[in-house]
Amino acid sequence: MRSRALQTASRRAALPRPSTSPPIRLASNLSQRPHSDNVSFPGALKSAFSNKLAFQHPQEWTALPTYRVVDQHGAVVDPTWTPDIPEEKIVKLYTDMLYISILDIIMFDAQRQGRVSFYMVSAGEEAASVGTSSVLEMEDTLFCQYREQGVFRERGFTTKQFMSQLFANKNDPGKGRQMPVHYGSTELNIHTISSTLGTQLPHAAGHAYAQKMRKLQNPESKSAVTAAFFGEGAASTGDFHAALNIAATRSCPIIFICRNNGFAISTPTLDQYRGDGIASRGIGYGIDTIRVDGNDIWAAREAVKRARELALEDGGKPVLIEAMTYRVSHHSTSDDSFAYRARVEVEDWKRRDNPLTRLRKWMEANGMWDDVKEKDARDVMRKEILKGISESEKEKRPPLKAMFDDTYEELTPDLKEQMRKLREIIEKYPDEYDVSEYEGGLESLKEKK
Ligand SMILES: Cc1ncc(C[n+]2csc(CCOP(=O)(O)OP(=O)(O)O)c2C)c(N)n1
Ligand SMILES: [Mg+2]
Repeated sequence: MRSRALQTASRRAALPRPSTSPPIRLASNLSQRPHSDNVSFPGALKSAFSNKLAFQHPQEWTALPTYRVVDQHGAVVDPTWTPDIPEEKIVKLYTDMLYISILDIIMFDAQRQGRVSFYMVSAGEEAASVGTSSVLEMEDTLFCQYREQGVFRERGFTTKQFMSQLFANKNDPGKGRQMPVHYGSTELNIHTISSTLGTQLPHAAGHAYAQKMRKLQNPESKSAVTAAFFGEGAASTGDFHAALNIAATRSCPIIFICRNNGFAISTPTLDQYRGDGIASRGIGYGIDTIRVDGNDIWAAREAVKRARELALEDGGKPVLIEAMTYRVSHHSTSDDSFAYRARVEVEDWKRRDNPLTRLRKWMEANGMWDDVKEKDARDVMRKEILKGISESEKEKRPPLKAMFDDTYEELTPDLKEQMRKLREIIEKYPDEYDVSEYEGGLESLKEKK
């Protein structure tokens, strides 16, 4: 009689097995042919032999071009282009950009008034977030840095959701355990933001690999990609390089979207790198790459639309988009950028090239927008945001118990002990610790039997 293990093994062998691994490329398949013009071994497949001793000097190469559809005056420069969405959707894109620009101004002031501890605005970079997000599907999983509030808004994040996170009240999905602007949304398929630069990138590459595997196992499932947003400063982390290389070698369906805004806090790009931006790195890793004018929402949309198709080709492959979009704002509420850049430089950008003005000019030229609509939209949004602030400020904070939750499915003995000690201290010094503003007060720290 055959052993049980043997029976199971043979049954498994009889089942049709999904092919989850890419075809194996044996190094021995590639051999140097006699009299060949090219060196042929894995890693440099089309390299022609040369008898000229010549180093490549990057400065002799032409910089990669920057794709744009509409110029800074709102005039169309790509004669083959026509808008791919109806008027109401165009207005929605514009009002999403407008919304975050108003939210940013109000929240920056709210921080100055001491109502929130920290905030980051995305002024000048609204098209790069709203535009790219607008051509991704809800099934696509997103990993953001911290300046992509436009992505959240475009996908449907509400004023109440922004405010609950910023004010860390009981409706905050992060239960008050994150600093302001670390949004996340399960329904919108966006992972929670981490300020530790670059960490989202290997996570995103791994996620895209899982999507690829899932699709191989279930070919009927809907195709989806991963999109990973980051600043050019984050591209100096080791994680960036690890993510690009693993995504390239494992052919993962991922779109890397870099906002090159000219600064990593106070470090201008000139001091960050000497190569041709971040786009040249994509090519170095064997990744399909494009540089776009990030202040042109139409260019951002066209690039991501095509990138999404490419990312799904042949079972998956990575794509890199570098969106050039100057950071008009200070880095955060903790920064004064006029300590390291001239005020006039910022004023010039604001006047000469603003993504909102660009789309607005194009919409006005096409009879979709005017001063009255602009004023009405601004008034409505301003009121909605101010109402959101006052409502959120009144809400209770998350229960104190939340600080112990979610790391383990059940509280460990250590955590239970810490929770008990915390309760004891609060009970001992009631004048020092007012817990009435926390949902459930001290009750939440009592262990349920
Ligand atoms: C690993 C790590 N190193 C340094 C920092 C400090 N830091 C926070 S934001 C930032 C600049 C990032 O610049 P960039 O990626 O270009 O994004 P931007 O702020 O320009 O949108 C730095 C250095 C950090 N948060 N994490
Ligand atoms: Mg930057």
